Amino acid sequence: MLYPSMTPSRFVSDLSGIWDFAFDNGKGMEEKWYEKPLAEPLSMPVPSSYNDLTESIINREHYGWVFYQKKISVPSFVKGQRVVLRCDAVTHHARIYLNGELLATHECGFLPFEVELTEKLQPGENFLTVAVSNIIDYTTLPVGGKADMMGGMMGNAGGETEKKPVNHPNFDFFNYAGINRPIRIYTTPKDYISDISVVSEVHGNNAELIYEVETKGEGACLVEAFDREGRKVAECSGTKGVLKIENVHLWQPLKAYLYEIKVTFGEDVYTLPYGVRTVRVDGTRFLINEKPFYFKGYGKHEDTFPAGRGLNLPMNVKDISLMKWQGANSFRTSHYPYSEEMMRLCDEEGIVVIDETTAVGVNLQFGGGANFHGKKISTFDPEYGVQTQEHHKEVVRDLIARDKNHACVVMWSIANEPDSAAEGAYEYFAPLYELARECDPQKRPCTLVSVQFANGPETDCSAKLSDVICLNRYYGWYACGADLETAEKLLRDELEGWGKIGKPVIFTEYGADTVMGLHDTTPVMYTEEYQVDYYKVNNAVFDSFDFVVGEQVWNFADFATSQSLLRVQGNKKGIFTRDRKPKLAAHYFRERWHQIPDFEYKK
Ligand code: BDP
Repeated sequence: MLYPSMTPSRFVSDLSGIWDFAFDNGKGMEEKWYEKPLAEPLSMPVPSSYNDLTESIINREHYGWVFYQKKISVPSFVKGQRVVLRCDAVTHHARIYLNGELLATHECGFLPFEVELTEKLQPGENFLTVAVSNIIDYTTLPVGGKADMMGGMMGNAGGETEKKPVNHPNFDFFNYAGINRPIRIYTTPKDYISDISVVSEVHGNNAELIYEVETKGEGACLVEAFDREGRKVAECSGTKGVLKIENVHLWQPLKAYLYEIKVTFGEDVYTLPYGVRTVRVDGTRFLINEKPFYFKGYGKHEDTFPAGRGLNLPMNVKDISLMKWQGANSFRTSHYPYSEEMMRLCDEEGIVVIDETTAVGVNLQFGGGANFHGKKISTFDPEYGVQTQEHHKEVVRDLIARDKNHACVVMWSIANEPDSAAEGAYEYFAPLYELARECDPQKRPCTLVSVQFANGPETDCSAKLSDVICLNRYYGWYACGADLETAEKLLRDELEGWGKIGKPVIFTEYGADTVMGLHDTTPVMYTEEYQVDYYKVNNAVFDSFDFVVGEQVWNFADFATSQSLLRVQGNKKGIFTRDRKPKLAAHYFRERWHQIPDFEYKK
């Protein structure tokens, strides 16, 4: 799917701004609120999550539908053009109504969808309603549980004891909802370019860019490549072909170089920024442009105050600046696809990205099996387990369709911490890997991010399925908290096991909750010193294994979560605070990472 860019043939109108808004009182659908202007609407910015924008806990934790409304019109000069409504992320379920008529529904709060409006628009003003539901359950990704995974002693066990329906995120981040990314209207000519895929092969100093253009209608197709100075360096005609670039400038981590690939099809023109680089796994090495790369960076969240998961361009730029300050080179889009603006920025800035689906919480063991009041039920039990596989396939397909051309993306993460050692896990995941490999024209490596408890190479299906083993490990926090000596030993023992399977290993999460400003002279959990000690112990172990090819801390910054006894106004494992101030550990990593080269750190 193409990003909605303005080109000589395409006009884009961004509908960002203040919209009319209402929380459903349970009758919104029945009373057809989408047919007429809302009574006494609230003002709500788009894009943004709605949760932190009113001073009411009831609104913050609202369960169900909300309604957004806006009057729209298109100028008469677009007559004869296709007019498309493009929603980048409506979290989690969307219904689009134009002049009271339902035009589309969409599931998945972190990937774009489009609705063609051409025949539906009336002359003059039109009335657009976007209804959004935040309900998550066993059929959705992310997964909603039947009880609080971290509720424990708080008495909110869930299930039958509850008086009103509430969401139980089966994951550790706040279930922010709303229109989180821009909604735009864009036009194309009647005959148009619907998709572009480009794969690079590099031979010495030269590259071949093998492209495929999908089109609708009639027209001649010309594809041209321009370098950064705007000089044409290759061209080819036809919807399939090869652009040959001599003396190619490769896209390198932290030294990005982007060509522009301009496609002309009849009257339609589209320009794709494109970085030429190769990626592959060789034994226990992860090669970018044929050189062994070492991942230094983070698991992150799209999480800021008060926008929630709403697109925050200034914070995206600030985060990349902090990454560079720290000597990092990469992050994972934990636990959902990030905005296209962030992906484009990473292409521009040379930040390496592990791109993750929305599959988080596919694990019903969380909270000691709290989901089933202690009953032993498998995550993939056909009757009582999750029913996410079909939707999971859609998400894999749509993610790759959106991000396949990004140079920054070097690997697909199929899921975060699923129950990958459970009965049925292999059968659940094998088709998803197969699908990802089939959909990706660049054939990037695939992984799933593996949970700590109960999983080793013998039982974890990722040992067989993944090209790279990605481990989330909390030795010195959830396991052996405060006992770093034992933690080190257990981590070492576990790694010996993974070493036997001959694949590269990346630590995609490790960390300790740390409240900024807490200090001590002895290793006391939650202090800034403990976080540094924790990381030093873990890093020393990573350094002693050549097949460990990356370290991504959990987390880049503190972030919002549901309320529980384990969360102090959110998860405090950031090495930066939520407003991006460095904790002690941020300075420690700054020193460490500037000494670790991006390439050839390990043999
Ligand atoms: C891991 C999850 C992550 C959590 C983290 C934690 O992947 O989403 O936030 O643990 O507990 O299990 O801090």
